[in-house]
Amino acid sequence: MYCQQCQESKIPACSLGGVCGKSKTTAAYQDAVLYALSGLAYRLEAAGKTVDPFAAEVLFATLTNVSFDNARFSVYLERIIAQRDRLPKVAGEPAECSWNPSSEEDILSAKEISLDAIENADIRSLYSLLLFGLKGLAAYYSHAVVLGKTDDTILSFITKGLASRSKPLSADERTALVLECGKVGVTCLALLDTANHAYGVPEITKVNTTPGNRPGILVTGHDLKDLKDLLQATQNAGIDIYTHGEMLPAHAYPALKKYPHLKGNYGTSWANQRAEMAKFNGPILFTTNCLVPPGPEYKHLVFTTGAVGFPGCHHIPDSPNGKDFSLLIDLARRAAPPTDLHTPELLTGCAHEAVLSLAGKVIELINTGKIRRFVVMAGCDGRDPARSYYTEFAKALPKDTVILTAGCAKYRYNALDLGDIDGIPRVLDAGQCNDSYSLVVIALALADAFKCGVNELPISYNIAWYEQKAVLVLLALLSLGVKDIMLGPSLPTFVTPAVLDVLVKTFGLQPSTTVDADLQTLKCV
Ligand code: FS2
Ligand code: SF4
Repeated sequence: MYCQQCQESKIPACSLGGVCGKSKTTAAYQDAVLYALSGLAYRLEAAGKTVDPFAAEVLFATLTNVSFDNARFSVYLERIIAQRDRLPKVAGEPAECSWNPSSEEDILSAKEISLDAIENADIRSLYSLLLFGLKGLAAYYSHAVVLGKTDDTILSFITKGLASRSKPLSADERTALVLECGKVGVTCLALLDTANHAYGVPEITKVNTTPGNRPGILVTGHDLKDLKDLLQATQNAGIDIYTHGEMLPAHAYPALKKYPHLKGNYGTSWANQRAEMAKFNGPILFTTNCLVPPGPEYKHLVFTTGAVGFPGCHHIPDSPNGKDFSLLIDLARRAAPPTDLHTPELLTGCAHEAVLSLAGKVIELINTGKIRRFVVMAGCDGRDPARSYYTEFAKALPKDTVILTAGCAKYRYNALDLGDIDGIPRVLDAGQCNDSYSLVVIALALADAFKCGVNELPISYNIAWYEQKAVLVLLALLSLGVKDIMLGPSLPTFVTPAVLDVLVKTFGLQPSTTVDADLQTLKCV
């Protein structure tokens, strides 16, 4: 096993099992589907075709904390190989185009499917950066597809990227692919932004965090459609629906907040789920990442859907007639109400429309010096104790600064009550990591208003990463020309010194260090 894809990767890689709970066998299945997908993409590209949304779902399933289900990976693998083998052979095609394991032993013993089979460390690093970006791209694309939005140019790039695995490309050509991934990422995030408008324009919303006295279902992950369908299926059922983690921003959408039994948010980020979910008492639906292997106190209450899977947990499959939530609802009816975690009310829904509707006031506050700087603190939360840095950084920011955020990193500071500047909240939460595009729209609108480039604005970037959606968001920001992004709490282990050197010299990428030093570096004090 050789996995380096997330911020928790051991150095140089998780090898005996993942910090995330991924086993060697699951890691091998993930390597196998990725290797086979590259073979499929190679033949499709040669035939002038592209992968379909199924390939995006498979990539999504290999993201950190999505699927631990070897049986489903085995089904994926068979389907990829069957698809590939229906395509004509290509003269000189690489080995992934004909790899055909006949047993789990074959998969476990196949050295060539692992990324560390790519001998040149810098080429491996560049392909890893591309592949992890592609995973984020595929995840965001899958979210858009669920809501009926598609774009063949995204599938075309996923095909090109996957097909590049064994091609004799130079480091420069591979760097260009990585940057192209960021560019396509912007297109995809914009597509998802449009797709999410199926539920209306997000409104700035205060979210209740005190549970009621009825039993509840906890919904986590990012899939707004699953939440909407569940809200519809539980009307007048005597139960309440709560959000967890990345589902918090759902409360801002008019078509979701209209349901009175969308009761509130329960708990904080994915990283705290084992402690928080054990107290929820009712069933929990995981719609997408991030799933931590559940503890015995609540494993029997965990349901998965979409690409998410965990052995021994009930999976709700897609169905042409809509997903069947009846088991989940039956279990909820017999549950005790959630235990109060005594967390404060939270604010969300500060997406681009809501913030730009206040643009006149924001510009006036900038011109009068009442807002001196914005700090984009978007990205991920995680288990690493070093992430308390983000709480301390937020606390230490001067009162004339405003945090722009999206993603689950906000749970490090969204309960701090950092106040407001003449009515503008000092923490503007645009939504999920899926809504990172909102931050781009806000920055571009400010650049337009001040007639300057995006790097001349009073905006600094202190981004926290954990998994591969964050890799894609980072590449998207780089492709937009954003410079001097600070990244933490540690740099990716899959980036070699030579690749890092390119990122530093071209984009000014810098690692976070200490709160005091970084406040200076980011011109916050
Ligand atoms: Fe949290 Fe980071 Fe959203 Fe993940 S913002 S860990 O990418 O998908 O959540
Ligand atoms: Fe390790 Fe992260 Fe890979 Fe899990 S996803 S095995 S924690 S590098």
